[in-house]
Amino acid sequence: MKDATPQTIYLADYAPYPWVIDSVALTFRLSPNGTRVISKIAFRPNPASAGGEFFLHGEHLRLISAKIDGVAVTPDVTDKGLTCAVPDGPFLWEAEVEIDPEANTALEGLYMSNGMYCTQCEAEGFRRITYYPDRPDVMAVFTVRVESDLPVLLSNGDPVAQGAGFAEWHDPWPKPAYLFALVAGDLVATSDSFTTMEGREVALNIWVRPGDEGKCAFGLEALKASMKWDEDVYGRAYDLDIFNIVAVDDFNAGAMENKGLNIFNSALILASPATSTDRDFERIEAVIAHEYFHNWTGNRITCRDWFQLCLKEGLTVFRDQQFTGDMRSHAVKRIEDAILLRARQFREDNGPLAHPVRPESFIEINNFYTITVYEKGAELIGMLKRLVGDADYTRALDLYFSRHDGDAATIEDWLAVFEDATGRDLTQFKRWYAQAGTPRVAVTDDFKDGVYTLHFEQKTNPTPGQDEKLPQVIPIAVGLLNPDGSEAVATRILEMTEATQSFTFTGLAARPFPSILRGFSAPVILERDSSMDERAFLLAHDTDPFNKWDAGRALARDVMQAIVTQGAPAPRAYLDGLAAVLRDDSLDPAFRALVLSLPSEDDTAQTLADAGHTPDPTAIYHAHEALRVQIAQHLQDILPRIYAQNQVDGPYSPDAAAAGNRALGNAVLAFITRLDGGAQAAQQYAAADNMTQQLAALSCLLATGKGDDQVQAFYDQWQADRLVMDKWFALQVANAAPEQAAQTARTLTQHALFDWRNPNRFRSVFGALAGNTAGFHAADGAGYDLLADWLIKLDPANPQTAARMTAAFETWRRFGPDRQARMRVALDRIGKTKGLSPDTGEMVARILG
Ligand code: B3K
Ligand code: ZN
Repeated sequence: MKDATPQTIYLADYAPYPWVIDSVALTFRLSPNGTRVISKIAFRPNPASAGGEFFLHGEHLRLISAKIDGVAVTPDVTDKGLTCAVPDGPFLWEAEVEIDPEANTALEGLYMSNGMYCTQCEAEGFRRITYYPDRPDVMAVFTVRVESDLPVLLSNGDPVAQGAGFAEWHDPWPKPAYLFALVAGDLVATSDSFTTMEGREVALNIWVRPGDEGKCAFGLEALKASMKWDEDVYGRAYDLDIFNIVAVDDFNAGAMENKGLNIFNSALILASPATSTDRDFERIEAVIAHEYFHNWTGNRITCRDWFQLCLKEGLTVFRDQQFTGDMRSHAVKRIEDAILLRARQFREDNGPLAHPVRPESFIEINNFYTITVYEKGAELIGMLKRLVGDADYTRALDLYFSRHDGDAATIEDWLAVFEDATGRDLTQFKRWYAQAGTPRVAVTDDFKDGVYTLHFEQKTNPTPGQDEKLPQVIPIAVGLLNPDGSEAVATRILEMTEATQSFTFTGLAARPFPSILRGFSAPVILERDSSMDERAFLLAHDTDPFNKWDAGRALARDVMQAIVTQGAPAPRAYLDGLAAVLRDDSLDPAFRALVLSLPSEDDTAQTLADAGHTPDPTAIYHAHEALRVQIAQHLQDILPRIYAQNQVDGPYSPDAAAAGNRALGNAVLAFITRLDGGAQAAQQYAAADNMTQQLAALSCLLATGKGDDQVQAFYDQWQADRLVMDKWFALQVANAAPEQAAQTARTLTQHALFDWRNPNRFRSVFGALAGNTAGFHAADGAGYDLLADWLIKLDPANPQTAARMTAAFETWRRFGPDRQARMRVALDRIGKTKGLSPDTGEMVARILG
């Protein structure tokens, strides 16, 4: 527990720290229960500050001694930090503290994972290591000495000395404490090197536990590709002689961009064909890129305060999206990103946890590492780029890097760079950072005498603390198609700035079909009462891949809604549209797989809620299954051929083309399973020589109530591999029938391999339960109760992960009174738990509203 009365922090209260730090020297004497940390920090008054008391953050520390300029002092110590009288001018602060890494189950600060020491300091974990101004605008040059008998001792920067039982590291780049890292353990490296465009020879290492060396090759290739890409596309070169990555099993987040010493959740770095799916490979490649790209967008230019988190995260996500597009397929990546944004960010924006991309207050900053800050933050960068154009975007970024290198910057700094580089006034654009909620853009059209007009109206619903919304700048990419499918007007960006606005197109021979919001040009909900015919037309003819896919998605949404509310079967136009796409060999298989995928059950619940219905998750589950069966029957003549065509021969390769074939083959297999009772899936399972094929087959079987033997076989094969076992846990819960999901999850928590303190394993069961919409929302409330029980159990050990997972309840107001009441009870029970962390307390309070 951090504090009995958690404090709210406000952006408006920002003030610079009264001192600057010239240097930091840390010595770590590692010991599992009594690590000593000795710090020497050179402070001097900050000329940009009006002064203030000398305060250093510090939590869970035992102060052994403190000195100022060599003289012992006795600071005032609380559970948050210390204050002390200090000289007027510069001074040297020295302190020795003791910490207990082994008891640190929160996985913030210095902790132990399988006998190795590692750190996680973002956002505010450094204060669990020593007394320090733990805020991102305090940047300093660190020298670190690690003393331990363990063979590998790592920290940030370049190695400067090492000998029996110690190693010293020096990081020449001033950095905030959140980028500090230390690792010590019995580790082995897989190594390579990269020569930068500036001629620097950089040693690259991926450090893992012995036994995992065989899973590093892909990560190294991805790292080199990222380094090259950042040079080619952004002109950014790496700036140290060594780049280390370490894999850690116990990790709250995905990975961390510590300067020169990235630390990764092992799930996001270890890769092999036998144990990782195509999705894992793509994700690993993207996360390696993301953390590497932070070296410039995050580390060289960091955030002034945590309200500016999107400055580094939104931009870095945008950069990793561009990278993945370049490495694989832009069209497919854009669709994947839009699916994620709509499923999770729109949902967040639409509920009690809605907050602006740049929040204005928080209790626990870790609760704001959200899909809104990250993914909507990235969308804002994409919109800026669309508005100013590619050339001006590049000029603005060059200016950003040259003007702010070494700074702790703000969103104002970021926007000023764009204004200065392009001459544009971005005052209105800035609302995107301040207003929460997803704008809804309603469109109507008319056509007369060759003039076609689109009328737009934008509106954003109230969100917590924000009743009134002002119009935002929305770049709407539009193209027009002739009735014969040819292009009448090529894509152009309409810049919407008013609440209502119309745009005309002249010289048209016939009423065109509009293709609106091409490429998903803004993170908005497009509302257009279009006919099934118009959607089917766009699915067949749109030249914009995103809108072609989205037309199919919109059709599926309508169809699903009609099935749930009227029991209506899917219309022929929709089924024929799907068949035409599936048959079209000129289309990328990965794209076709996406067209075949249905909206999630959670999406359907939201669609129904938007249309004024009370969604019943059980009915939605059955409607989805009914539609799958209907599609399978309609496509049955072509399914075997498409399946066969997309089997990839030869040794497994994770490249985009092969992965696309497997994605389509497995999308088709899901339909075949509805027709053949699982025979083909069982055959695929038995023949599979890679995890993609094995897992896809197993999931088809489980989704149709089969696969008991394969679940056992999978366990027998993989029980020694913890990452594969995470999949084994997750798959069973994710595919459990609605009335069985909670029981399946409960049974799995009793399994010998269920280690609830390991965040990956906890998430494999409870993330999967929360993601099984019908199962989590089962009418008897068993899903809610089980999750609440386990969040209450997890919270004292690991508040950060417990808090994040309470978001499973964020949609509670969407459902009928019975489910609402049951969710309320569960939330109240969590909220009233004695000693509940401020992290989870903040989340529960916000969700209940
Ligand atoms: N910056 C880290 C996230 C840290 C999470 C702290 N709760 C990873 C990333 O976004 O790259
Ligand atoms: Zn990041």
